[in-house]
Amino acid sequence: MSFRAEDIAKLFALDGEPMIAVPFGCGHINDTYFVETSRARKYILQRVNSDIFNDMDGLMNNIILVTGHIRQKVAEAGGDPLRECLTVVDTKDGQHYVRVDNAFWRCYIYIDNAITMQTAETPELFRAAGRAFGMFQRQLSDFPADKLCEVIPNFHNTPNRFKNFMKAYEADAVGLAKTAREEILFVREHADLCSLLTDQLEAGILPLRVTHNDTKINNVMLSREGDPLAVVDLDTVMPGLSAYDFGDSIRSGATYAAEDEPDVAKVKFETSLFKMYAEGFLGACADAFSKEEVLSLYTGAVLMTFECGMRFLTDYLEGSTYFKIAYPEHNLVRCRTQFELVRQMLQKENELKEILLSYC
Ligand code: GN1
Ligand code: MG
Repeated sequence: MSFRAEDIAKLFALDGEPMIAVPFGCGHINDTYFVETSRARKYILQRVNSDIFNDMDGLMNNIILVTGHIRQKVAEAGGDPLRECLTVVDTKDGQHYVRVDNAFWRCYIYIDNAITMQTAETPELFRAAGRAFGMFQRQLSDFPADKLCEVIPNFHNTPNRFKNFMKAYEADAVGLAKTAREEILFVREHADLCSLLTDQLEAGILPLRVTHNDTKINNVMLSREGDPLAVVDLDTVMPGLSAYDFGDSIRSGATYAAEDEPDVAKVKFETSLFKMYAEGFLGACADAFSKEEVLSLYTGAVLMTFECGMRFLTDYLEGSTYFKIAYPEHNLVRCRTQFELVRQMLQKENELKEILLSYC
């Protein structure tokens, strides 16, 4: 039996009676609703994808700890914790989420009067997004990482993602490998990129930090004036590398093309946007970074884009069961834009590293 989002909203301790709950946002994983009540405050209600997030207690515990830490930092700096940090709203019986049949639902206070972007609308807004994620990194720099559970094990373990890709390709369960020959070849030809970050982590060259791990540009909220407000979509916050956070933003934001732009000729990597994001991100958090870590941000940009493309392709070859799709080839189209960006970033290696080196 399925429940209306309005009915689920009634289970949470909202200010006022929920009136409407409408689908909201463009996430590929969870179902999100915008809730208005009889009073002024608005809410975000989410049905969490339990096939992907199966430890809901661990996940919500991470979010409560991390938002608690950030809230304190915002308050200390004289900011407004309700606008500069996500706030979890408990259920009427004091739980952080509710299970209805096989679905998990949770609720946040909606941050009103804010901007979110699907792609960088202007270089200045992209710099503000960089600043938001850089500040997030900084706010969590003294958070004890061992308190967080690994919500999705091996999330940015690119060699492991490659293994999963090879399994999907070899099994060819839905017979689609023949429709993705060029893309499969691209992954195989670039397989040696996969271990660049994990090798540096294992060698102790890069430090493990608390990272967001899904720093897609639509996961940041800016004020109407274009200043950083809050980072959202905290489901994947866990120990990771700064290169993951920098890299995934570059993947999704250093181009004016959509992630699913069907015409690859329109996909152009914008060095000027990379530069702006670096300025925002590194300006907010680089003082603790070694030269190796600053340079690893370039590797992160290449690898997060390659990895994401490989994940789209793997999902396509497995019958598109992970990412939400609007049409059958959607994941194939998405992987093409990612690989095009990888190609261009590899060509611009020296230029991009040069930009980063100015922060060392
Ligand atoms: C998913 O949930 P959303 O849409 O912010 C995915 C990310 C991918 C992204 C690609 C938990 O993010 O890892 O980079 O799609 N999240 C998860 O657009 O797998
Ligand atoms: Mg999201």
